[in-house]
Parts: sequence; structure tokens; C-alpha cells
Amino acid sequence: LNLETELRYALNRHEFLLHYQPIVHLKTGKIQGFEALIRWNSPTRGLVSPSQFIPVTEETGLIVPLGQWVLKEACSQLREWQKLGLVDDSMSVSVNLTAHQFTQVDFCQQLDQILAETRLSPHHLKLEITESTIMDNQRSAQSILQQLKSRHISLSIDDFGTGYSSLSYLHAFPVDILKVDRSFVQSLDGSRENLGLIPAIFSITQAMGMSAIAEGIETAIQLAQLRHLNYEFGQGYFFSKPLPSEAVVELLKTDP
Ligand code: G
Ligand code: G
Ligand code: MN
Ligand code: NA
Repeated sequence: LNLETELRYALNRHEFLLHYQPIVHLKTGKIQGFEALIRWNSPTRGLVSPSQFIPVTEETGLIVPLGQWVLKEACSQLREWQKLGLVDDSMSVSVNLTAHQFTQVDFCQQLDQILAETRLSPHHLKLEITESTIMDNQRSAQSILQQLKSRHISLSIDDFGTGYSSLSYLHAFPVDILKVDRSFVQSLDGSRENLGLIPAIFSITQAMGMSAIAEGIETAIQLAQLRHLNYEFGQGYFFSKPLPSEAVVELLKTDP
């Protein structure tokens, strides 16, 4: 079987699952939300990382049904944690979207249906797209982002700083959050010389009324520097790797 066929079967056989990585309030350490990250539990290949199959699903269009499954699963999981009283009203779930998904003409209708079925309130959902998804699809992006805005669904720019050099799109499009790519965070080593673009990106978010999430925090030194630079939110292995849902439940039971 080729990979595409295998992935189609995998979807029908319910071989996909979501892991969840905590997004943390840096000052208090309190969990503010989770990023949902897909995995494929293949009977022959083992646990497969999305970087190995998302590109294929994007090329073949399989990302559309797969992405709908991801959205529905993430929304219904957060709703379940709400019902169990494990999370408060400030907790959200973030879902990654590819360009193909984002530019589906009926994307917002699909989203409305998923929110209705799972009974999750839209302000608990955050969507993540990359700069290139916006810039390669400017016309459709404008209308989709307005529709999301009117539903109070917030939009994050993922891997910020690695894509386009122009920042003008930040004015043109209603973006709520910049997720600072982990390559910037990883050069933080405690010295003032290696802050790189980290302070500048924070200034951009302040000037534009956005918030910043620092990705890929791995050390206490990186955390201390980010806090010193007034970064409010972050995620990374220092706090937690992406976890299966059962482990999240255990974590939430002990969260301050
Ligand atoms: O979890 P991991 O670091 O292996 O993820 C690798 C890449 O796959 C990341 O860029 C992440 O954004 C992407 N990814 C993970 N889950 C999903 C998903 O559900 N949908 C899409 N479109 N991308 C995802
Ligand atoms: O592109 P995106 O930011 O959605 O990718 C998320 C990916 O980053 C996930 O696959 C996750 O496993 C990975 N990741 C999360 N935290 C860290 C970290 O602290 N260090 C590294 N190297 N990768 C991380
Ligand atoms: Mn992401
Ligand atoms: Na990212």
C-alpha cells in the first residue's frame, strides 16, 4: 500500500489520536490552554509524527476529513474536561490548520457545525496558521478571518518570524496571537548578547494589541529571560511535552 491509501484506511480505522501540550502562564506556571497535536498510531509503523504524514494529506486533500476529525476531537475533549470540572472558563484548546483546510469555502460552516455538535463555546477555540497560509491566500484569508472574528474564535500565527519578512499583513488581518518560533527561544542562553529578535517581537505584539506565546522553552534560563522581557505565555519541554489525554487529566488534577 502507498502512504496515501494507508492514511485513508487509518482514518476509517480510527488510528489517529491527539496529544495535548500545555500552554502556560509564565509568571504563575498556571496552565492557560492546550495545543492539540495529532499522532498516527499505526499497527505497522508505530506512533508516527505529523511531520511525516501531514504533507501527504495536504497534497491529496485527505487533510480535509482528517482536519475535521482533529477539530471535532479537540473541541469535544475540552468540553469533556469542562464537564468534569477539570478546567475553568479561561482554558482554551488550539488547533493547527493547513492552507488547504483554511481555504475551504465552507470552512466556517464546518466549524459552526462542530462547535454546535460538541457544544463548545467558540471563545474556547484558537486556530493556528502560518504566515505563508495567510500570504499565499490573501483574498480568502481576509474573509475567513473576519468570519472567525465575528465568532470570537482567536487566531494565532504559528512559527512566527520564520516566514515572510514583511510585517504589513499584521495590520491588514485580524491576528490575535504571535507564537514565537522556537528557533528564537533556543538561542536564549542567559546572555544579553543573544536575545536576538525576542524583545523586538514582543514590542510588535504590544504595539498591535496582540499577545505573544514563546514556543520551545526547554530551560529555566530561557524561562527567566522570557519572563524578564515580559513574555506572558509559553510552551515547551521545560513545562511538558505533548501528552496523551489521560496524562492531561492527571496533570489538571494537580495543577495549582
Ligand atoms: O507534534 P510535532 O512536533 O511532531 O508536530 C510537527 C508538526 O505537525 C508541527 O508543525 C505541527 O504544527 C504539525 N501538526 C501537528 N498536529 C497537527 C494537526 O492536527 N493539523 C495540522 N495541520 N498540523 C499539525
Ligand atoms: O509548528 P508547531 O509549533 O505547531 O509545532 C509544534 C511541535 O513542536 C510539536 O510537534 C511539539 O512536539 C514540538 N515541541 C513542543 N515543545 C518543544 C520544545 O520545547 N522543544 C522542541 N524541540 N520541540 C518542541
Ligand atoms: Mn502550532
Ligand atoms: Na510553532
